[in-house]
Amino acid sequence: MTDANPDQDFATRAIHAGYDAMAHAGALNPPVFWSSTFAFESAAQGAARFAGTEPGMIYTRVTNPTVQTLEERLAALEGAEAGLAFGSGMGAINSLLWTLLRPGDELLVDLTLYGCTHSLVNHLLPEFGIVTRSVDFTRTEDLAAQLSERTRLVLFETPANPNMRLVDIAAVSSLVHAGSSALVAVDSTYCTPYLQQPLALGADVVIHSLTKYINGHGDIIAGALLGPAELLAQVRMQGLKELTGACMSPMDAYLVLRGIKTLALRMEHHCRTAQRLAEALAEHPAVARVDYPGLASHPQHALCRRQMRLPGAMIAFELKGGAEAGARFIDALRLFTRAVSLGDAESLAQHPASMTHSTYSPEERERHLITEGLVRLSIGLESAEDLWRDLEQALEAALGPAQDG
Ligand code: 3LM
Repeated sequence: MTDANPDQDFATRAIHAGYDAMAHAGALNPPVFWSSTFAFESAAQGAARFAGTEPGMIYTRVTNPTVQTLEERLAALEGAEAGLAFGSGMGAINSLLWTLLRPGDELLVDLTLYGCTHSLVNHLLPEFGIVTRSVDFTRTEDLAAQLSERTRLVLFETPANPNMRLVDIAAVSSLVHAGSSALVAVDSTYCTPYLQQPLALGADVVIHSLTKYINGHGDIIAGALLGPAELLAQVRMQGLKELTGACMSPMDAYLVLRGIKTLALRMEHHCRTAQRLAEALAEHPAVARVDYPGLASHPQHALCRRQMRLPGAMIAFELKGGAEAGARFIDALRLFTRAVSLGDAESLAQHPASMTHSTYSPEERERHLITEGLVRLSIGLESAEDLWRDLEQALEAALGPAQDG
């Protein structure tokens, strides 16, 4: 993976970018600006800020100095011209989509998306006259066939939540840009900018749920968009300010800035442990299949090596006993926490078909490649040995009564 901003290494930018301590009494950490509104020197200054002809604060739904520091830090990490922070990942996605799409516009999405994104684009936006086409983005010829002059936005996740399918960001971006005027948006939540830099590969906008690895401590909900300044200014003044109001609290911005300082270290550790556990799971007799792009058996292992610094720390797998064995496995876990979400210090386990992806109907799950027996693990920061001991005893339990006596 190439780094979009070679001036300083990633770990350095994660600690320093966007903040000058000497401009804030030498405080190493940014102040939290607890203010919903900001004073103008004059009527003319207020008018100029609203007109966008003069920079400066207006109101915390639009921007706030602590939130701005986070936006600048995220932009520096993602190699983006600008950043825009939100009160959730879904707030970021909605603000982008409602700003760009109008009735009659077409939205092209990959088959597999996080459950709430799926519901938004495939169930709800069509009620407002937006045409969503869901295509297998790993088959670029299918994608090319669906592009038209009405296509406004092309949206996908890579790796996809929950089944770990990868989409070739460079291939899709060049195909879309050659054949249409559509924008390419990549939800890179599973990766963070440490593992993958979609803008350097040709995408136009990056989406993150900051709730996950980027904050990394499971204590807040937040989101962000990274991309061209002009587009994000439009999303700020329409999507965020008027359509969703999904603004970020300055305290949450502070917490994310604190979490980001250790992002590089945490991602290295998450990924190292996940690789070891994925390899061990793949060897276990109770396991039918492991979906982890760091395994040579993953159909897109070569793409993972090309596109990602490391294969991430999300593992999906299927037990030989299917959904029932999966439920026994989840119930038997002692160290892994039974919970949705991902990217926390704590390792988490959940069942996508009945939890994060329950917004898909059973028929949709089949069409969109989310199997009933799939178990999803978010590998945390505990010791790999302790985590494997827990997985091993839960796998034994999952083998169930057939193995008794
Ligand atoms: C989850 N995912 O457990 P927030 N994009 C991706 C995501 O995985 C998510 C979002 C956006 C999960 C949340 S399920 C009730 C819990 C790829 C969230 C949305 O709005 O910050 O949660 O991000 O898979």
